[in-house]
Amino acid sequence: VNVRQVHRTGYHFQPTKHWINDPNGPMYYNGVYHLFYQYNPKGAVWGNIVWAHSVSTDLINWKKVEHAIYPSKPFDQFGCWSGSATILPGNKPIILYTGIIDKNNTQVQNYAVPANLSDPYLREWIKPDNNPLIVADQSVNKTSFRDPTTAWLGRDGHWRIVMGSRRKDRGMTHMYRSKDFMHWTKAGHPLHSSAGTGNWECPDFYPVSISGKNGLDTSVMGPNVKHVLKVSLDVTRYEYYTLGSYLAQQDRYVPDKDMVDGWNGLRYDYGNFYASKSFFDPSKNRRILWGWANESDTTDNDVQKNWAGIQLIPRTIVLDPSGKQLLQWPIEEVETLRRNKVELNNQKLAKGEKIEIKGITVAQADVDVTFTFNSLDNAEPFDPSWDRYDAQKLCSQKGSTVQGGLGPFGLLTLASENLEEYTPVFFRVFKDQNKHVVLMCSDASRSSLMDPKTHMKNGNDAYRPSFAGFVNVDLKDKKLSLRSLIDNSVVESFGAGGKTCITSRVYPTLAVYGNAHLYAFNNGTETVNIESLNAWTMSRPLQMNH
Ligand code: DQQ
Repeated sequence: VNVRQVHRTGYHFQPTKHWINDPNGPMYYNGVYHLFYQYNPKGAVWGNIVWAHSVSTDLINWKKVEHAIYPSKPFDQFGCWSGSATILPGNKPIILYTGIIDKNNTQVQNYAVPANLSDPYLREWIKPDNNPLIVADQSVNKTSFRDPTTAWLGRDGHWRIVMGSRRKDRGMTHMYRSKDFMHWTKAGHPLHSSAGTGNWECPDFYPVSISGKNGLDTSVMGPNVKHVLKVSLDVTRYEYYTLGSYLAQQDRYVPDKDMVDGWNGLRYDYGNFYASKSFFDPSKNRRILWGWANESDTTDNDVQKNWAGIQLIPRTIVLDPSGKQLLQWPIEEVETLRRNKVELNNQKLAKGEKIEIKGITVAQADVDVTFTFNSLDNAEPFDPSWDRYDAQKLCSQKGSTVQGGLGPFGLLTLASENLEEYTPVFFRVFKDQNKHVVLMCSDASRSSLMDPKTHMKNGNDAYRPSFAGFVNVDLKDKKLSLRSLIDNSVVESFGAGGKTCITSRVYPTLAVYGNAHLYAFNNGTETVNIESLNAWTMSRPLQMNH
């Protein structure tokens, strides 16, 4: 085995080599899914950014085609940064992206269109001469003015887009309107802004249905929808969203009353997940979310293995029935990769017990488990002095081995034979005044024997955080479910049907390929029951960007 390649993923999207970051302009057009992404054609670190392009008919098998957009004109010669696709009336796709025009990082918004609409893969893109379409005026910070969204059409027949930006420390989304998609005028106010949150990158703004599970086209408005505004916070490198109302009259987005803007708000993912973008898939009436996971290994290792960054498994997004958060779930197509099913049913786990799940290739697996318990009485009290917004701190103090009352219980993924290495994904339940608080962790702190001191990332220790989030779940039925997609150096976990999601990148040295083990465990005094556990080896897609 080439030691540099043991951490390559088997079924996640990644090109054969070099650096990737943000997913760009995802769309479905005439039977084909398109994924563009930020790519460095020259190496495994960020730089020389172009839009690489891959196509698929099933979101699983991907064919790499020519780079769609790359620096070539004065309006993008220092970089082709993130952006989005919109399908215009008459079934005509158009891309908006950010061009870097000078060494000072000045940002403008450009467009590109397919050279030949009858090419099923839309291989060639043209950047017409009337670019750039939008240049920052005096009121805009021109080095923080990027990542145009998919456009939506207002009732007045005018298109709208927003770009991520800031004014000093106030994060905001500047809004522009256009009748013909070519001439854009800045709105007098941002769609939304929030003090003290710093720069907003990669905004995403879209409706979700209040009444059903179907996804909606980006322009849908009205009484049956809520809107989602997601931003990537430059400062924390996490993605936050609020649910709210799009007031069409005032052309403003207003978060619901109990929503929090900024870093105490809801996150798409409490781990390594950034610069995501969603799109509406009309072939299955769903909204799909693509997110990027950076490496957490050292830059030296990235350069040695000659690749960095993966796209995570696309997720469908729906509104939770509570109306207070979103639910995310891996697209159903990923289930076509499942092989060799193993299952466990009604298996008790007393305090300190663990059961090995055998019969699958754990390094590349899909595991779906439902735990039940008889009582909540043993849940430990939630100490009022704990920071309610800092789940990660709580997880790092009360890891998987610290005995609790109800939990910690869950999975030990990517475990070496003698547990020198493991990445636990687990729950721990606390009792608060009149409700329960459920903590979910994905703890990378014991994931690798590589010495974090000698494997420095950008001068710091290798990054092995105890990622965690709270799960807003009603425990009346005394059940908690967990699904983890494991793929060599990534563990993507979905708690309680996708209420809380956490992605970790990990770099085991022993728990690789056939030497990785998987356990279900319980370190709480309350016995938990594995009501059902289904696990599969995940096969490689036949085609992945070769
Ligand atoms: N990555 C792009 C920017 C965006 C950032 C540059 C987010 O357009 O703001 O590669 O990761």
